[in-house]
Amino acid sequence: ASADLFYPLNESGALAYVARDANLRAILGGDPSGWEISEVGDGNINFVFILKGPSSCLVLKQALPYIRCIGESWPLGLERTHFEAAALKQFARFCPQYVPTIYKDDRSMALLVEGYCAPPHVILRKGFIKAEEYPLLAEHVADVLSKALFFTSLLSCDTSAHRQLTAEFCENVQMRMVTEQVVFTEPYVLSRNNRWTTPQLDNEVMDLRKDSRLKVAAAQMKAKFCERAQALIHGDLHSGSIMVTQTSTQVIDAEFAFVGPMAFDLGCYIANVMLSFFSQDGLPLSPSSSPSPSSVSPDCDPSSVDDGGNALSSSPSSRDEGSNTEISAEMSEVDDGRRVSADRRHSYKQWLVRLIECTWTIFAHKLRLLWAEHSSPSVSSCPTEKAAQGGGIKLGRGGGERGGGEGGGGGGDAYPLPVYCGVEDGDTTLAIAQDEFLRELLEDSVGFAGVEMIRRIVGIAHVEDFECIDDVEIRAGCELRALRFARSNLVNRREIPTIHELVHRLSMTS
Ligand code: ADP
Ligand code: SR1
Ligand code: MG
Ligand code: MG
Ligand code: MG
Repeated sequence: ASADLFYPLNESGALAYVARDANLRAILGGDPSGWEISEVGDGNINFVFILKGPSSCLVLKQALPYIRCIGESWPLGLERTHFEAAALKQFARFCPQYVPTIYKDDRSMALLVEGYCAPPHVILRKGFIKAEEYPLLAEHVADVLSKALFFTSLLSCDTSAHRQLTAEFCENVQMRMVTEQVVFTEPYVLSRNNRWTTPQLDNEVMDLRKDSRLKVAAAQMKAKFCERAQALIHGDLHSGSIMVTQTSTQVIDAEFAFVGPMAFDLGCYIANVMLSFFSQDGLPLSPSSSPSPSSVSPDCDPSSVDDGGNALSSSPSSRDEGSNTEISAEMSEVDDGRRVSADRRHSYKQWLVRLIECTWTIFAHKLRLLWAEHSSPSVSSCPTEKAAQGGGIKLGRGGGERGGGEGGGGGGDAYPLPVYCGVEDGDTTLAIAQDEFLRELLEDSVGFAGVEMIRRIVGIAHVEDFECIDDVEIRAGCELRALRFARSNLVNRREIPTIHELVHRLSMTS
């Protein structure tokens, strides 16, 4: 953004800005004097305004030259809204149903304007805290991740297009540096930014900083984060970056996007589900009520969800409404929907375990299918076809290894078809390639999940799941169990060969 043209918006400024844009004005409808606007930003970094007009609503997100939750003492460049808009536009090519539409990317004002995720959409983390179930969440997250990661990786792109994408997002360097600092480095050293529940966690934090194997593992994950240009990743895919209803899933807040390791998105998502799992034991309870019906679906057959079926079928009512007849006046006053029965909290933990298992299982299944489909010479053999119609990003002739026509066929340049899908190979070589790929992806996802969990407990940016537990002893107990689980996984990630092993270990913690 040019410093000359940039100015920070307040509510009236944001309204006037939108009113000056004919397209945006038409989307909201009516006269600007009748529009409503409010600043709703509850994230760590930016300012977010919601504008309501008679026809629809819009979201305007503006970056100021510092990190919002810290203040001007932590300056941050103004490029991030552009990269957020650019990433969401890329994801929209493959799965528009899972991202808000970008209507404006104004680099000089460091702002974007995007579609509004209307109520009943809520931030997933808030739904987790209320023990809300989302029956299509696993299917949706698996869908968006498999498509976004596949179509922006060398599994489907040619090398030239992939390098171009990598170069474009390489400029989002300041955001990567934030992650390098707050996720991978600070939690393992003395830093004024760090905080934890003290004194309860003091010994654990001291121990963590002396744990050589842990620090080596964290450094190995950091090196992968910095070195691996694998696919266009969201870069901050925690449960505060996903908005949900029972039927819809929307990925927002892609300002950390860059071409990095696929496992970082998967690990970040899994970590935040696991943080919710550990927080459930400390979150507010309503008086005990009759046991909730088990809401956990018996299995997670990926083939049953390709048509949008329920991966995680819900109980008839995932809430305990009406079952608590003796809630005191005092309790009901503070009840904002977060109080659920102990039984419900218990069954919700099982639902979260299944969510992790199903998301991974469906993701892996979809990735294999995409890879196999696009490894057929009959698919995506035209280098100029549109990515969303069946292939990744391609530049065409003069591009990657296939640019001059040699090799031919579909697929990406990492696994050229003649090598991996030749007639003499049958399905064998591709199957081995897929098995190896997914094994490494899981190992790295477990590693990234470990560092994400650790930093959310001892680093600068904590999560509401734990922060809203008022009783400090109870909160510390939950955090300690999460921290020890994360440490063990990070160090032992190579001994967790399947998602079933990971969720088994998680289940064994309670
Ligand atoms: P930050 O980068 O500061 O974390 P976010 O993009 O996460 O900002 O937005 C902050 C909050 O604004 C979100 O938690 C959500 O409540 C709201 N918000 C952001 N984008 C949308 C949207 N498209 N629709 C509805 N609410 C949104
Ligand atoms: C100062 S770090 C703030 C954190 O919030 C963002 O959402 C990212 O997770 C980042 O690490
Ligand atoms: Mg956010
Ligand atoms: Mg959309
Ligand atoms: Mg953000």
